[in-house]
Amino acid sequence: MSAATPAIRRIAHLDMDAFYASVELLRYPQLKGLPVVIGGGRRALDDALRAQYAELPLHEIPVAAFPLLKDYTGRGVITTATYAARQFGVGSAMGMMKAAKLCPQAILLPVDFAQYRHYSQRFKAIITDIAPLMENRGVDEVYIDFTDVPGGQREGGRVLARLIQKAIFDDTGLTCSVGVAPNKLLAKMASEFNKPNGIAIVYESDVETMIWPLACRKINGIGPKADAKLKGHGIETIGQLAAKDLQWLMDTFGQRTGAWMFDAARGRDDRPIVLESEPVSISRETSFERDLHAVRDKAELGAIFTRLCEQLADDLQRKGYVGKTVGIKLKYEDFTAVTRDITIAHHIADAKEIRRVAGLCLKRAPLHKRLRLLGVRMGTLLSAEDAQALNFKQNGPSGHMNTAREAIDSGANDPLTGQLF
Ligand code: DCP
Ligand code: MG
Repeated sequence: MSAATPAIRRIAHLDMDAFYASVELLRYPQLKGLPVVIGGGRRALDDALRAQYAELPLHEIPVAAFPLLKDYTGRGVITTATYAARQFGVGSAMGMMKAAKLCPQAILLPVDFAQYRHYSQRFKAIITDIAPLMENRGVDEVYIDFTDVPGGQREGGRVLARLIQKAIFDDTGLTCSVGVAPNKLLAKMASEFNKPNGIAIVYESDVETMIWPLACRKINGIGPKADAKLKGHGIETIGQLAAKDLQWLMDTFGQRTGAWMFDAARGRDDRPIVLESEPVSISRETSFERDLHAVRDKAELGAIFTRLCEQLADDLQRKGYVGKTVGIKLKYEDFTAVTRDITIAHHIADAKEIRRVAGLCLKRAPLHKRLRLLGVRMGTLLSAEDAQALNFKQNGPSGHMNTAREAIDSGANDPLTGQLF
């Protein structure tokens, strides 16, 4: 491509192959090539297996010792299956007892979401090192804007896709599949074309040959209901959908959906890549039904305060953050407001620790007027994973974050709010 040629929009969709199962195979490589399904929580027999072979590294646990799908009873569903298991017709969302009929000999492993999240963050970090414009779509898939990345235009994006696949594999041992196309809609379809460990390139001019023969359901956004309705009108493929005129689609599916289907069938989609902005702080607040006084309504206020801290801790843990600046916000009966915050030495996300630091903040705020609102905030955020790495580096493997508690315990008891806050 000469320098004068303007770059054409190239969007990639990258989706990890059999993601949960592939992550499990990293610790149990002896199961490679075998039918393995992932589903349900950790059971007593999973713990027993680990205990029985506690002396051995995980990769030396004999294959014959693993639990089998045929012995499972319960209502759990499969989250994913290795490609070897998929050959028997088992896959995501299938009940495990039903799957056992199709593939009784499959090995059954429990879901370990923390582990999948760890690898999710890792493969995404590798991608953004190479191609910074990335949109997170969930634990195992992302969109990436290839347009202006070096190599992103070569062979329609194939060269960059290959580079990213290799970088992810070299770092994690995991494989993924990539589709590169003029937009998100087509890229998402393309990433499935050559799964696993595949790449597919789609140009605008390929829509007729590559996209039109596919079932309408392959369009991300056409769910089972819309699909049934389309079938009711004799429309099975995207090509048949493309043959319908705009007015008919709008009359049948409503103006918005009809117009969207009209474009989608032609492979048109101009949605931008949405970059995630890291939150600066995470907070929870609540207004009271009636104004509360710090002394006279101490118990009620204390309970609300504790609840807010628990909700904040939940939010932090769910989003994968820790923080070291705890702040409070108070709004008084006369609508004036104050904030107070304290920064401690280490990052925390635990409700009790947040509650203690927030309690210290509260002691620094005027409490003679009645309150109409209370809020708790966590700032100076760090991803939980980075914090763990930092703590490990600073304190070694058994390093513990004591400082918050020590700082708090040394605080003198205030006669007004002492016991409660
Ligand atoms: N998942 C789930 N429940 C489902 C579907 C998926 O819990 N009904 C989880 C398990 C998958 C992960 O999400 O490993 C990613 O979903 P995918 O649809 O991308 O499936 P896989 O990555 O497992 O397989 P593929 O190679 O087809 O992408
Ligand atoms: Mg996947």
